[in-house]
Amino acid sequence: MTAHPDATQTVLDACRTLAGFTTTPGSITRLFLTPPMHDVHAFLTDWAQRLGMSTRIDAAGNLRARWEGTGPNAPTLYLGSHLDTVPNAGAYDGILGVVLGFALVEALGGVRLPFALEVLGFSEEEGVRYGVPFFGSRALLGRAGPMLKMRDAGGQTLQEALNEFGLEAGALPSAELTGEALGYFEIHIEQGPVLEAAGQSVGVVEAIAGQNRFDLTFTGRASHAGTTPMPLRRDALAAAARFVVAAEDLARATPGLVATVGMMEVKPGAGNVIPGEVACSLDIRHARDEVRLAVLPGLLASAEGFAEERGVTLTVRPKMEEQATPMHPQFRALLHQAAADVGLPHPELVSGAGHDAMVMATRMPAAMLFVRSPGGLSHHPDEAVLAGDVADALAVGGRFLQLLAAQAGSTGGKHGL
Ligand code: HGY
Ligand code: MN
Ligand code: MN
Repeated sequence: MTAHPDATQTVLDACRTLAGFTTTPGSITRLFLTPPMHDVHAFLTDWAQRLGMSTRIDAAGNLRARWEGTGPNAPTLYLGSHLDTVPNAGAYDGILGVVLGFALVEALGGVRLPFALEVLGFSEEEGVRYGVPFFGSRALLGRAGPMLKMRDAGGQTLQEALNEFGLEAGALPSAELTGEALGYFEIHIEQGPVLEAAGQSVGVVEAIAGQNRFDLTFTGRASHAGTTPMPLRRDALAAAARFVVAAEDLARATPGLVATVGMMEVKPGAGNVIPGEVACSLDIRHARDEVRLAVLPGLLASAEGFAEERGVTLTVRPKMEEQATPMHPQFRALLHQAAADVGLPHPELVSGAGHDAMVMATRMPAAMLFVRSPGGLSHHPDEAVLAGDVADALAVGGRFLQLLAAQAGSTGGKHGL
């Protein structure tokens, strides 16, 4: 299979068009089940139908597009990534992997493989709207039900949001995977500095770091900034600020650990009022679970201490935990082989970012190919890709499918792994 010479341009053009589907004209913000998601679905459904694929939007809002295999009972290789973005995002996080999925089908030129290809555009991976990521991929595994009752900042439940979007929350089980899965393959921007520092265009993901996300609420007492003596204050922001610095200090002192307080809401939020309440997040990650789990209790205990010494109370709500997830050894080996076959270096690296592949890997062999992030930048409007690197990703992805097909063909289409 050879990607059409201007397949790279088709991919880049599609990403630019899709970047225009946003709730914030002039920047890219496309949260889970917001109106621009309808435009994304329409654009990709049209492309899929022009390729002769069957398409549907499942009950979780995932876009599903299938290119059947040679036999009626052929297993399915799932390709794809997520359609949602963070606020003020770049144009490639997630969506590039979905677009490349379609480009790889297009590059087949109508040829059927010994397995079906199903391109997945996950409806929700970032966890921005409901604070918990991976709703779309969890729905495929029948694990999204508990999230239906979660409420967004406006108080709308996920269930209500699905119905308002025109879906049927009650039909969520119909989104679950059926039939035999060969595996899951996701191409994604690296979102970090490693490939650029190595001067490489693509890399094979060894594992995805484990992570915890929490919501914390520091509750003190609002009072007059001018008349309240320091010893009588219960300053929620002073406690929270100590916590932010403690998280940074811990991560700086622990090799491979990252800790981030990315969201903070201060109430009542007036310059002459001592903050009575602060709600903030904590995102903490490490490639090795034992390191992350060893330092977490101490960090949360320090947050308790900063609160207590100021007469502030602290509530900690765990939002999610994902174990560090190794990618499938045979799929990794095939990806390395595919890169070598197309003449590319193929470094291996750990992903600090979470991905739907973490969820899919709990059910089937999963692999990821990273594409260089110029400047190591992501979750930022200047997020970029280089055209040559996209061409390399297409070449490796195409060769990966060929190697899988050869293997599946030799094992009668069963798990050749
Ligand atoms: O936050 C992450 O790890 C990814 O961008 N969802
Ligand atoms: Mn992201
Ligand atoms: Mn992503």
